[in-house]
Amino acid sequence: MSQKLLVPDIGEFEKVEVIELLVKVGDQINLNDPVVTIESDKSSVEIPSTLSGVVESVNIKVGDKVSKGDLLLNISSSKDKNTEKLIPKDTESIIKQAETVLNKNVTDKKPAERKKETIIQVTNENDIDPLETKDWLESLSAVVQKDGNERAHFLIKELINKAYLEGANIPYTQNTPYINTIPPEAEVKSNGDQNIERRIRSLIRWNAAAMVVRANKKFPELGGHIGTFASAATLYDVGMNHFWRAKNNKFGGDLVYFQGHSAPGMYARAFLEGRLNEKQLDSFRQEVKPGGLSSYPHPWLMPKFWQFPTVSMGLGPMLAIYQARYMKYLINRGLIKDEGRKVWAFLGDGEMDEPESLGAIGLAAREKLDNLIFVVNCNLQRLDGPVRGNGKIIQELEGSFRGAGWNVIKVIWGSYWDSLIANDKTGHLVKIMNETVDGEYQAMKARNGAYVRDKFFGKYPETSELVSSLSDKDIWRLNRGGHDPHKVYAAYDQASKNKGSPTVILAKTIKGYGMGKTGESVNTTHQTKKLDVDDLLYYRDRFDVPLTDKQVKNIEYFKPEEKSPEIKYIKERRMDLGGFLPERTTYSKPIKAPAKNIFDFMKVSTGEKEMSTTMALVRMFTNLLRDKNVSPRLVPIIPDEARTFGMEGFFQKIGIYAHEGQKYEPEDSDQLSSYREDKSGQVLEEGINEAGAMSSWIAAATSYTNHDIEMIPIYIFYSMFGFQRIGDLAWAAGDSQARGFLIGATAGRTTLAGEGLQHQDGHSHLVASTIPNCVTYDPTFHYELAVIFREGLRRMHEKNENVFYYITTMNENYSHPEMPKDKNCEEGILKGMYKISDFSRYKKTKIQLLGSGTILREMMSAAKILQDDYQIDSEVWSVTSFNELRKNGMETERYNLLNPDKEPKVSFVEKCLGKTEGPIMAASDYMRMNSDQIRPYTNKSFYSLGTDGFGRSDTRKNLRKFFEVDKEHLVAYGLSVLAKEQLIASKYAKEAIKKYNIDGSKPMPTKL
Ligand SMILES: Cc1ncc(C[n+]2csc(CCOP(=O)(O)OP(=O)(O)O)c2C)c(N)n1
Ligand SMILES: [Mg+2]
Repeated sequence: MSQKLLVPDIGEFEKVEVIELLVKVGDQINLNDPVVTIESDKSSVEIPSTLSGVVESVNIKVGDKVSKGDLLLNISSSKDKNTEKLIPKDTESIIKQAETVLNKNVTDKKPAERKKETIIQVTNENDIDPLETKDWLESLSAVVQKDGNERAHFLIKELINKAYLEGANIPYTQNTPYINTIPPEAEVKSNGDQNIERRIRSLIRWNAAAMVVRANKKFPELGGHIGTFASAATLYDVGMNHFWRAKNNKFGGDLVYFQGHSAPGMYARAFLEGRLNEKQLDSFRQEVKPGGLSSYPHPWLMPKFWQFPTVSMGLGPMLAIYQARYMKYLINRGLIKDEGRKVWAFLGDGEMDEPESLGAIGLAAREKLDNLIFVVNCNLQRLDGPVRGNGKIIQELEGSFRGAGWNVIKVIWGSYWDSLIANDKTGHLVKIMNETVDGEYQAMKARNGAYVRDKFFGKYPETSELVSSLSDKDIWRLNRGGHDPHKVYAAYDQASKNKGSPTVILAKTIKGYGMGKTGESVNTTHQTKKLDVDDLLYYRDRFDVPLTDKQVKNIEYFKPEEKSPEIKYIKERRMDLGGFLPERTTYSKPIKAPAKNIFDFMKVSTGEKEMSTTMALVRMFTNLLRDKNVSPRLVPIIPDEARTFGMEGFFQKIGIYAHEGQKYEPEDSDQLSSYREDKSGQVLEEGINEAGAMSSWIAAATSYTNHDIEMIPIYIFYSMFGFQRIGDLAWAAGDSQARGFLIGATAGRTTLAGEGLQHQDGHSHLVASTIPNCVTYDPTFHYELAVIFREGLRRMHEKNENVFYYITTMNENYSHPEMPKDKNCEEGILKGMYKISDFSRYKKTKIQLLGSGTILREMMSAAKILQDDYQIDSEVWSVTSFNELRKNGMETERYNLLNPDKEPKVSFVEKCLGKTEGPIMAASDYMRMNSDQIRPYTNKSFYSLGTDGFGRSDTRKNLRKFFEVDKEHLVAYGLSVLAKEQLIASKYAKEAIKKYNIDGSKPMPTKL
């Protein structure tokens, strides 16, 4: 049966141009196969077939303008559009997988085991009827025992709802009492050998402290930290011995984000494991010579060891969240197996003050990231002093995380407290625990048992009585949860098994644990990097490190024999868990290259047709999506700007990733670019969240090492909200050896007209240039973009070079010429400049004109005016990257200075310009510093123009006039430059300034 395929609803657009025909008569097409590409003045989109069958006739041709309802094809169809869509194979397996997870997810309804009498009745002065309170509490206990926690929780929720409906709008607190979340009877016990683990931990503690002290003894300027790892040693050791599985040929590996300045602890363990030697420990923080150990986790400096740069506080939490989300994305897209891998992140309690640390916790809960575990080491101190002297950081964080929907496990008290808490029949102990602020908790640990008896237990007669049979020493031994391996094990066990939400473990510890008077729980702990002999002897004794006094004085490392039980144990534990951690390896295969000429369609002229480089990029993207090897590896990342960049066509075509699929029919469901969310969707639509989008990009850009699959992330953003906004993440991307594309769209201070000061970017290239492995380009024409992008794919994803690309695209529509035939053009585009036109009619006076971005077009117009009106010849150069030219210039100059006796090398700038005639004038839509970068690498006179100053809203024409980069200013400045160089008389310049109404007394735009 013959059927008609019509133009579907394309939203507000009418008479949209057909730019590609993707089928011909006789072709067999299937449902959803793209048949034509249409393009408005802003975006291009493919129209998919709603029928399957053989094409009988094609009723349109390239160049036609079509609107909704126009006939595209006649198809002799086998199935009509109502035919139910078949579920693709991998979607089917994803659904199956999800169903199994859901089944497993059914909460354990078993009634809670009967507890010993442990109702914690927190006494409360405001209680007007304690007997009634007791009745209610007993009823609740009965429910817990008979029907379990879930039922009890349900009833409480119903009571709260009822109270709300009755008008009692009193907020329900997100906090629980200041005790452990897991009661002792519910603790899962470790089957590890606790004695041996303690011995190992003590050695790690010692060696970690020794390496810092030794380094600083040698070179006091090196710095380092002892107190942080001292507080976190147990938290790390339990994970290392029992939970964190390494990557190997059978398993993808858990991903652990180690707290940056606890790095010495990781090195000390690696030393016992035989992965690092004494010499290496002795080169801690001396990284210039190869083999030194980096101060903090830096994959760039230790690429076989560290996976994640975490030391800039707040980045770790965000990166870990987006890493966990990305892992689910890869699973849901069928690109990796679901092996139950986890992402663990170790964070400081002070670090949680960073807005970034808590900024993405909502997403983690919303996306049900039960593969994510945060461990916050709550040692109550940061660098200067208490994190919350007047409050309680654990309670505050509990409220924030519970409010966001996380599973919160508090590990506050160690096992020595269990019996005290169990005997706290009146609830006064918990009352003191609740009332005591962190400043007091810290002060107590800086003192002694007698002080704790007096200041803490002494608050109420009931609590004094509770500890009356304990000596001061016993009281001093009452430990904190984070130093108790049993409590930590139980928490990790529960966190690993939690389903449906991310978990945060809030572990209370002591900063500088074991460091004695000078280092334990005192405000200066953070910066202690030297320990005197007494402190060292104390530390040795505190942890029973088998070193003689002399060895202690020499600050010797201690490593037991290879055959000792400790070394055997430590290795066995890691072998059981699949290998060592941290370790950075890469087994991904390069992506099969797309055809070398995949973007050649962009090397021809667009003729009359005007388009922006952003549109050209979308066209390239569409083409890549047709390549079956490349397409699945693309990760488009957009922070709520798809429509700004004309990319809404991708919503339907490849779907927006949504872990729960789409639970609603979108309002625009009839339209071609309808908003489509899908469990296996490809686009990461991050909302208005540049930091999150960048974190996603980093996860995808390091997929080759963390997931052993090469991906091509392309993050497109308003260029002003890129490097400027997330500069620190971009720096971390460099450290992480990210590979992928960052696209700064709507770029250029005067090209993005109308938006204004906070939108108009005139410096992102300069910020990008600060990152050594970031390759940047500011192309003008579509063929330049094509050459640059193709080369980026080759370098990063075929040759696996550890660089990343920053390319700016613009939203100004203009026609694009054909790529020059010159065989060196491509090389020039990639190296940063090539000659685009030569005006040589008069052969008298010449000037070299350099332009980039759309200012190149102003320069080309200026060149023509200079020739036509002033008989000045010129050569016009398209500068695709001042940054790349500068890199080459620096290298060349350095070589020449270091090799004075050798034939000097010539920089690329000099190769291009050295033998040319006349001075150089360069301009871009960025600050003058952009073009100034190449000034030292040519011997010729050089003048820079640019857009220094705050942007503002206006038309492009007015903005370019204001910043003096429009063609008229360029002509006037060009003549002035020639006058200054005494190549023409100054009157020509003066006349031009007058002719173009240029006000010579106008202040510099930076002052306006
Ligand atoms: C973004 C950023 N700002 C400041 C620092 C400097 N700094 C390093 S550690 C530290 C204190 C950390 O306190 P906390 O997070 O509580 O960790 P702890 O050492 O107590 O475990 C500071 C301010 C940093 N590394 N990163
Ligand atoms: Mg801290």
